[in-house]
Amino acid sequence: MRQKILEILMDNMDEFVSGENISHRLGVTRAAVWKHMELLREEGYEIESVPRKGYRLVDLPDTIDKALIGWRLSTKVLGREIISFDSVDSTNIVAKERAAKGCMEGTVIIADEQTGGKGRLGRSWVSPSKKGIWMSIVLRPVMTPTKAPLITSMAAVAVTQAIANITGLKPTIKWPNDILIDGKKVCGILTEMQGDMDTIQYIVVGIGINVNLDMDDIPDELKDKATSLKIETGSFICRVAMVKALLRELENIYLNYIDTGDSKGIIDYIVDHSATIGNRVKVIGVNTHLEGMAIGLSDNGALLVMLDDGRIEKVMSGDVSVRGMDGYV
Ligand code: BT5
Repeated sequence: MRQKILEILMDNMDEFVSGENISHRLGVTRAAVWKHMELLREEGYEIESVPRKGYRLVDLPDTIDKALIGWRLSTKVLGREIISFDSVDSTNIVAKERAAKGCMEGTVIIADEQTGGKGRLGRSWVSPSKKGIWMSIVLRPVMTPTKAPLITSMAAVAVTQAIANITGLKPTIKWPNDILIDGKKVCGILTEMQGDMDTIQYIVVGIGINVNLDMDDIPDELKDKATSLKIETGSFICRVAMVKALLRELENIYLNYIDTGDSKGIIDYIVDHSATIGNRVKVIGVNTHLEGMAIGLSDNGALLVMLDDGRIEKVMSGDVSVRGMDGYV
């Protein structure tokens, strides 16, 4: 009922809808409509009520709520199912459980807070309540598993574009999964895949964006390497608007790649916005430990590193330190 009333109000935003109209449409009493309006107000919806005119929705709260995110969302695939939580251990864990049970491609799991947010290789991701976007998207691309790193690249491009469009900031991409502003991390991406040698069963792309964190929300040990959009712009940023923009950008990039199989646009964008390419780097991976010049990306999104003896190595994953950053001199 709450959802239906909300939809009626949102579809008529800035206009009055009479209590009688709503009670008639939903088959409930006007007293019940009034009660739901009170509950919505308690959740932060600003609803004006005027005798003989009815109710008018004036402003929306910045709540991670599937009704708000789904409202007038223009995507076809991403977000056709949205599951939102106040608090969850990790949206990637929930997304993997849902994916294993066969949820639709494009399902979005999103939470106001994560109590066990995950980074790569067992590291943790700080995800305080109501301050950021902690979201995972289930994809089922028909492509070979060797191309899976491209999904991280697509997400990195989409996040960079969405941040630039909404805030005017100019983020850079640190291969493979960090988005930086002035050298500090504002977003991390965790892509997890289930499949075999030839086929991908599902990919979960987890995106964490520090939106409205204040300095106090960032643990001391991260203060010199992490930032948020609010810290950088000095203003509060609407998370719901950012999620919608991000889903739109990612869907465009993803569906275009699935249609054409052409990754050139993605790779070119990353190279143009890269904090890595053109710099000397140290890469530490599960089986790699190398140092050289980052000279570009392969069409699968692997980092091309020229070693000091002139050989070029293709790196699929790993932790990168860029000279001049990360304490690497
Ligand atoms: C990442 O790992 O950057 C991937 C982070 C992915 C988070 C999203 S949130 C939604 C979804 N659900 C999850 O459970 N995870 C995904 P990595 O490259 O390993 O970086 C982790 C390191 O970043 C940590 O060891 C810290 O040093 C630092 N870090 C942790 N929280 C941070 C934050 N909020 N902002 C900036 N840096 C952070």
